[in-house]
Amino acid sequence: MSARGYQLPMPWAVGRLSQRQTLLAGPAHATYTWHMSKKPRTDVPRERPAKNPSANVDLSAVVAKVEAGERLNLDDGVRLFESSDVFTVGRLANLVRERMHGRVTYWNTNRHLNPTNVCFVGCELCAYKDIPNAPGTWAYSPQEAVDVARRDYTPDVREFHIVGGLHPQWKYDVYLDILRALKEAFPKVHLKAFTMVEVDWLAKLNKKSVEDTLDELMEAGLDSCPGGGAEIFHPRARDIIAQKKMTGERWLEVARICHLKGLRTNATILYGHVETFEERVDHLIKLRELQDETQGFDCLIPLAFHPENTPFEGHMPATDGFDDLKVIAVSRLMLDNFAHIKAYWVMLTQKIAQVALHFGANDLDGTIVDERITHAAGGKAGKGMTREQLCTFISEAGRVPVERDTLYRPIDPKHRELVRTEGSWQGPAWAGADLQDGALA
Ligand code: V47
Repeated sequence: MSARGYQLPMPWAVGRLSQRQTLLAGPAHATYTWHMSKKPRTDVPRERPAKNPSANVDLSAVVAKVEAGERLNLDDGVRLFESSDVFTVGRLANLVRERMHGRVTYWNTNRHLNPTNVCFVGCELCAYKDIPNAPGTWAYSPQEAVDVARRDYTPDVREFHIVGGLHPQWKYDVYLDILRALKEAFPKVHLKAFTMVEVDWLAKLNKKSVEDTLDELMEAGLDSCPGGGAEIFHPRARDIIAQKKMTGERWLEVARICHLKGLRTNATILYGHVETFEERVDHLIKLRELQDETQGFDCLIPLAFHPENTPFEGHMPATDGFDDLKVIAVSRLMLDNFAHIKAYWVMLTQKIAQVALHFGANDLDGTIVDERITHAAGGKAGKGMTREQLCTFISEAGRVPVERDTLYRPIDPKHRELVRTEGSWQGPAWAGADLQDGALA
């Protein structure tokens, strides 16, 4: 599509910029630097560490803890990753999943909307472009965002999942106007928009605190936030895959602020790049600690790294099914205070996502229709699934499909009783409350 994008007072002379130049368009206190292109650094490893899972890892103590409902620690998590006994790891995760949710498997009718794929941060992990107007880039005006949303809209759509790059030329108002325009055009659709990275950047653009900025975004239509941008918190690995991105501590701090504002958010872990088992478990424990404090996360989405069109291409293949299932399972086991683990079929492929429903996952995300982030990095799963395909896919795995809204309220009131009786998880705020918010009139 030929999107002209938002008009700005300052035209950019891309050709005249030096290789790496302080971002002039940002506010005075912005610390990001401008990258003309993602030149791979040569001083860092680009290879995935060998995993070498072993049959000799003794899991008996971990098994006893999980069966007794005890919390796992860092050593337990690492041990689970080190083991090649995928059956035991999967059985334990499934035990926890069925305790909480029985056979219930959530999905939703959503659409992904990426207002721009131009991003000045230049994270090594990402296949987004960093030069405005370069071939293959887009930058929608608020009206164009509405037009794109309308193109794939059907009356059963309940969520727009909105994530974009940090466009070097966009002012704060662009983001506000996109929310306002979408809310006005689709008042009943939940806007799950902007990762913690975007929220933090918007506060900088707005020259106000994250708290005040969130008030304005919520006023404009923001309903909750997706979980992207967390990547891997540990500074060693984060520095290799996302050197210029906000730190892990800051991501957690912004999530804490959202939660204190009453804004629900999701969380992610990006795996299958240069991270170690310890760094994965460290990430999960940091999320668990924040969740203990705020109870503000709905769901964890493990994201399988896709190296194509990134500096890691040629250094490592896409993740394998064994590791994909282990990450889902260990996430379920470590995150005893997270209600939901999502098998994001776009990144896992449908086949692995289906098996993941027996390895700890109880949610599949949704219909999506036009996924772009994973596909830019070589994703091979389809870009969308129909409602019927999702239900069949879940039923054929021996699970019970429950369509939900973003906040995990079942759409069909009959499913409320099912959720209550299938497992210990008794629902979010909807329990006992009117479902009118979740169900479209
Ligand atoms: O923030 C970027 C990741 C995220 C690559 O909250 C990559 O419900 C793999 O966060 N390989 C966006 N991953 C996706 C995301 C998400 C998806 C579905 C549901 C939800 C939710 C959130 O994708 C980015 C980044 O962490 N990403 N590049 C890549 N090459």
